[in-house]
Amino acid sequence: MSNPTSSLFISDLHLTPERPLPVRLFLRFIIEVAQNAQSLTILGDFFEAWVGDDNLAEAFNQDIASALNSLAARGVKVFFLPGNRDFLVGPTFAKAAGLTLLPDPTQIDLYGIATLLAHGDQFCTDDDAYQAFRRQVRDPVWQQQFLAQPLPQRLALATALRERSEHAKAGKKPEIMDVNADAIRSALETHPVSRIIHGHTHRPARHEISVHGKTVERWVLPDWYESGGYLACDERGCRLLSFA
Ligand SMILES: [Mn+2]
Repeated sequence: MSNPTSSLFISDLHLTPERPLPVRLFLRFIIEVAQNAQSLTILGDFFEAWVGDDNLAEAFNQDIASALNSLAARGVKVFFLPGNRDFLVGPTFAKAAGLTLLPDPTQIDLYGIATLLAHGDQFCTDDDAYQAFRRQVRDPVWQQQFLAQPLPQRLALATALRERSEHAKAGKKPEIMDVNADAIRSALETHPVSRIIHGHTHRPARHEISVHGKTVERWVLPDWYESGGYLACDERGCRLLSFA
């Protein structure tokens, strides 16, 4: 499905030159689907890693930025809410890609429905080790020190952090890496919305919860490891669709 009145949401593509399939899928998705939409919102972990906007000089990153910019040129609004892999995406990349950066979380009005957009990792509060890591890398001082290092060093550190994360994940129970129901409820106290859209857990689904007698739907976006997928919303509601 794609029509000029739908808003599309994607996340967790983990784009890297080392994994050509999601890259090819995404470039096709731009032409076959996203070009015909009203907007495309990326909810984080679009890149496998982003070590700073100065890495935009790399051809791969240039190509991805150009692909996104082709949407802007056709009048498709593009938004980017960073995830735990690409939280260092900044204004230089945003300009090159013709997109608007969004803070995490962001509340929007989506066809009259108050909707909360988030990457989703902030809801995984059962994973103490991960939350400690998250606090560290989201600390402005840590980020400043990281960005002050030469690019090759940052790339090496990003690889080391990814390897450490993969190793840690292998030893964790799956339920620990899913969202915590209380964290969702707590977010809904701050943002009393009727719909949440997020990624991060790679567990695409539509969940329903009842908060103060009100039904809230929670959409979880798919990853793009084996095939792609997206959420398409319009005035009739949202649908999870696959793209292969
Ligand atoms: Mn993530």
